[in-house]
Amino acid sequence: MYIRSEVDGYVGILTLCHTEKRNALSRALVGELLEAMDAMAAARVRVLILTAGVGSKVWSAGHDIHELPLGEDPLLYSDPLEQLLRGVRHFPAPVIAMVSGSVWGGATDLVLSCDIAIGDDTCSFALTPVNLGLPYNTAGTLNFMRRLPLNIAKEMLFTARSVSPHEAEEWHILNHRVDASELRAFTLDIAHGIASKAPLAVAALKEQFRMLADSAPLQPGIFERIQELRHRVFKSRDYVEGIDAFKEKRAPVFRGE
Ligand code: KFV
Repeated sequence: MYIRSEVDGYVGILTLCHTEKRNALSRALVGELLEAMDAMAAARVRVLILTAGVGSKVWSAGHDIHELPLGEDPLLYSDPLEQLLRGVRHFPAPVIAMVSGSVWGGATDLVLSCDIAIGDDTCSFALTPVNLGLPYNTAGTLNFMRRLPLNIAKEMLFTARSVSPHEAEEWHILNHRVDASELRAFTLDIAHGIASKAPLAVAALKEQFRMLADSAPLQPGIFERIQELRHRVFKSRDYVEGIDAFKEKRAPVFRGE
């Protein structure tokens, strides 16, 4: 069991608890999480909190690197991470990311896809595809552009550096940064505040934000060009090297080919 589920009044709390694998977003973990989210939606919670628990060292290590396919598109529409990101965006009530510990790659996309993010002084965020030689997909790149100032998104993606809690607050990755001892109570307070408001109005607002943010049409030519750029990357030797290096627990040597 990778997910712990609890309900506090109208607030649902889902806790990632596969600490052994640092909550990597494997097919199995994501499958459980999506089922738990469906159960929360059926129970008509008015706010959902996504957490790895206060004091977790790693909130999530991101996409399960062992499940990234080689030589083909690693982030297809049906990929578990993509399913999870859509599940959060379409969840019929606000989703709050409550973050202790480090957040990596696709898990940072997950936090940025939540409606509100609250972290403590141990949290950090990295966007890491360039560590693996992996081409990020169009949906994710657009999400970063909508959610972050362009220069911040570019710095995070070009450097893959872990952003400190202070920077995360300054850069609006977080709505609030609080002391670890207050994280749960602070987050629950916001969640219960939202849950006391008219749920149909809140849900309609969330859906309006999502649809309006997604409403800019993408010209087919642009999409095809992006796919061609990404194809060159996932067919490269560097992508194989990035994945091999992770598995062999060493630094990658990239050759640009
Ligand atoms: N996928 C699969 N297994 C992972 C994993 C991941 N992302 N991260 C950690 N593990 C496994 C790791 O292989 C090891 O298994 C166990 O979790 C503990 O990891 O069978 P093993 O060898 O016991 P350690 O020993 O590395 O833990 P620790 O020293 O505490 O370091 C934690 C952390 C998170 C700093 C380190 O595991 C790490 O750097 N993980 C990779 C983080 C990362 O680059 N994530 C991005 C994944 S790619 C992604 O999300 C996307 C979409 N993207 O574009 O980049």
